[in-house]
Amino acid sequence: MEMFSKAIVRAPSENFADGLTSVDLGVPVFETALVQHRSYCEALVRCGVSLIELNPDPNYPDSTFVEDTAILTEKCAVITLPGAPSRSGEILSMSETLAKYYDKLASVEPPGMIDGGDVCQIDNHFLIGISDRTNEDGARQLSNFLNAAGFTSSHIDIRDTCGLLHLKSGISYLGENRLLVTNALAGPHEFDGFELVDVPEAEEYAANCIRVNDYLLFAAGFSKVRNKLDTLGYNLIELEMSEFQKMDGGLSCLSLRF
Ligand code: CIR
Repeated sequence: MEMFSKAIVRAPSENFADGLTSVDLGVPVFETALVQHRSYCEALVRCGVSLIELNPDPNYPDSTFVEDTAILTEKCAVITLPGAPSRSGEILSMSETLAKYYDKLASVEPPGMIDGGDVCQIDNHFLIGISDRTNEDGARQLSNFLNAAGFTSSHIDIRDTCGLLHLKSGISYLGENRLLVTNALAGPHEFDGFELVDVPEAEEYAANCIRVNDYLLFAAGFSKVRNKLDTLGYNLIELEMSEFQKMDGGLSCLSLRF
């Protein structure tokens, strides 16, 4: 599995609660979100990455979910075009930041749209979800960039997989040829050749976790999935994510690792 040395993060802004959400879990408490975000950053540092911390941006209440704005690999960087109109401007500051780390940035152009949350890297292969935020044109453009850099890719339509905002809301690559996947996603789709670790319906939110070097960052409060991962021998770092969950965000969305 790829080793990461850096991660881009952006703390939530005071108007974080004005962002988009499709869940009915109440209004997030800003101060608690900040504390949870700080713990998340500390966990990344513990994994051995150095942080690139962007300033909170109240012009974009969803901009703490930096993952949606770019796809970063060891060979190329692609600026996305987020599918929610209120988020499309988030790519400007991300492009400026990434220009410091990559010689060349590719960009998805209209009518393509794509959110990084729909892109799951599995070693040298990228699984791209077609969702309400990512259309076929955006997925095709991203595939072209990735293929030119030597990666393979495939597309998976999740629009009928009820309840998933993004592909990675329902699946995570754990390394070692293992996928953590919800029943709702694994049911209609084949993941041949992988060992599947299934996520029970009541713990769906736990399907979004991130492997960072020797650790697995994992949302606290989901004991069935936690026990499975523990038994498989992962070094788990459990993180409170309640305030981000209220805004439809998972662990992966809060950073761009590279
Ligand atoms: C949104 O709806 O765009 C944000 N409230 C949540 C984005 C979560 N991002 C992700 O899963 N990659």
